Amino acid sequence: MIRITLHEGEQRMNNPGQAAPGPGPMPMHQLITPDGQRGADALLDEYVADVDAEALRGLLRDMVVMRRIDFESTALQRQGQLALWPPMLGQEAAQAGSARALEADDFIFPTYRENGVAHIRGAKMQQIMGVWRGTSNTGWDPHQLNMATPQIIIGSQTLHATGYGMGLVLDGKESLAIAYLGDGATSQGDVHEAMVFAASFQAPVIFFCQNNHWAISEPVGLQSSVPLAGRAPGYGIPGLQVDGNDALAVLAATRWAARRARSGGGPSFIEAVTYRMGPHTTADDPTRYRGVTELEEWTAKDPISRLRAHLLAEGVLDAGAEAAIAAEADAVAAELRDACINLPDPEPMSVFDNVYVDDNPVLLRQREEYKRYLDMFGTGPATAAGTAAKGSAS
Ligand SMILES: Cc1ncc(C[n+]2csc(CCOP(=O)(O)OP(=O)(O)O)c2C)c(N)n1
Repeated sequence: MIRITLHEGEQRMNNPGQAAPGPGPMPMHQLITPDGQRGADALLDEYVADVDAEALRGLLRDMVVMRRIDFESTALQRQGQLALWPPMLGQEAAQAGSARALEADDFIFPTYRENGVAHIRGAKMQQIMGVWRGTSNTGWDPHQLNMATPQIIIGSQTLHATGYGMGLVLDGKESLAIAYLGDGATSQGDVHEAMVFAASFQAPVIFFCQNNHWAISEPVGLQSSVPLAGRAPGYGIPGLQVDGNDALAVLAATRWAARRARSGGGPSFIEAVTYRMGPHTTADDPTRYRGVTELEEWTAKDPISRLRAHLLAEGVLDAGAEAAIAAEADAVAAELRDACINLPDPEPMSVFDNVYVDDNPVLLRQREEYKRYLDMFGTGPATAAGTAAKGSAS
């Protein structure tokens, strides 16, 4: 069933009376305060009415495991085992809360930073690490996980999500697409186009923006003089600002957007306000552009300490449960290290595989040039099995 026709979309665009109000002061939705107190939120409460102590412990587990993945990967990069790693330190609640709100048939379009989401989605450590070790161009089969591989080109995944969402409408499917993006990406033209098309065609898309306050060395204040969520109504998309270090609130906010998408309500924009506690990537040194007081301020809002404090205050987290979570995190880290170190080195010539379905003259020429270059080292035939199967220019 098609949810909306182009004609209706045109009508909505021509009727500013239906548009959402412009940006003003925005309420930041929160369910658990930084010191672990459960507050109330008129919009979000109903979306997490079913979340019991076990589900909350599950969110804690997700975040502790993510942090362990992060520490282990950063260590592996420092030991020369990974080429690069983009830490998610501090953003665990935004990733866990959003990922846990999704159904298996929803399609995720991530950036490079959503490695925690990939873990929750079921990606194997070997699939996650290959890209960062530089042994493979992509990680997993997107159709197996309903998750695209990491997108490095800032913002372009939002276009993919909108296109996918428009396809869902045409196919009469009830699922949705979610695009993860950073605060910096909101300045990118691709994101503008993605939001225009999503609004015009009422595509079931969640734009999930993690405002981690920095786009490498550029502060969010330079990207926008209004809250990022406040930009969305200008496109005819409701924008919601949520405390991105509050896993429960993020879960609720994403469920709110998911319900809108599945019921024909169209796109939503969520700004999860969080903080990148680590460097942009392991190639970055944040001490060159930001002060320590900022980090101290955000350490007090740490997403893991917050949920842990809440569970302890509620009396639903004992030493045994904490030990079990820690043991699970250790096991995941051991698996990660083992998977990473044992990733097979690819044949150099295989870099040309999967560029195009069919060969073309430019690719053939480059392949030949690279083959000649490798042959200079005299290490034997440089043609990989995959490349040989496709044929060679010689
Ligand atoms: C189109 C494009 N322009 C520039 C870059 C270089 N670049 C890589 S990450 C980054 C900053 C992105 O910041 P943000 O969107 O806030 O995401 P974050 O890294 O903070 O998660 C930039 C400019 C790129 N990868 N793609």
